[in-house]
Amino acid sequence: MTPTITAFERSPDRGRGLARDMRVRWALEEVGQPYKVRLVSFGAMKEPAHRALHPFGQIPTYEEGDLALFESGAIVFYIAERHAGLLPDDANARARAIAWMFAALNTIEPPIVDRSMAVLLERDKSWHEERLAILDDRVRVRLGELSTSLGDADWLDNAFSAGDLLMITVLRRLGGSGLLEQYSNLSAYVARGEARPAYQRAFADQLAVFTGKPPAS
Ligand SMILES: N[C@@H](CCC(=O)N[C@@H](CS)C(=O)NCC(=O)O)C(=O)O
Repeated sequence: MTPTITAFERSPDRGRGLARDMRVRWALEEVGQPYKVRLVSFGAMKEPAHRALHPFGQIPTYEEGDLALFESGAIVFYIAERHAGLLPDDANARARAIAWMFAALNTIEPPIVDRSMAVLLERDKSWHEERLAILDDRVRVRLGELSTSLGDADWLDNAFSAGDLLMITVLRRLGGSGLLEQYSNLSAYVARGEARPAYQRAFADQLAVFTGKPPAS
């Protein structure tokens, strides 16, 4: 059965692939699973019909037969468990890849989202610059630790996994901040992820929603 995901009808990031449907699209492309996309407006996301799929009135959601899922991490994990290519077969390596999935969403993403929210919503406040410096430092602490852990490896734990997929989509949210560029191995890591054919297909598809043009084949 072909799954259906939801994405923004009008992408607030202007097609830069920062909305969280990008993670799900990328995961589906990595495993070669075709999917459909239902675009939702901001208004529709808050209506009961969408909240029946997503209690917090957000995207992405994932529907397949009787199953409806929300939370991008849970959706990527579901896809990774059912298809080869995103989690290693070895039990210990698989557990470590899952730990990286949680690290991406639970340790690295929160300070990055706090920073983006401050830039988006608090620019006009008299204390904005002072607060931004604090938030930048918090992000730098995590980036420094992640950079040390990655070292000169290609991926977080040997082979590319769902942990890398989530981590790279999280790190991409720093675009334009200048922070990622301070860690050359992390910049190269993100670029390595973006160069994957599955990433490129997913990116082109989400961009087409914004440009209104079908992706170039
Ligand atoms: N933790 C959730 C976050 C979902 C989320 O924040 N979605 C954003 C788009 S990336 C959204 O729908 N924002 C609109 C809103 O919250 O009203 C996940 O990873 O799926």
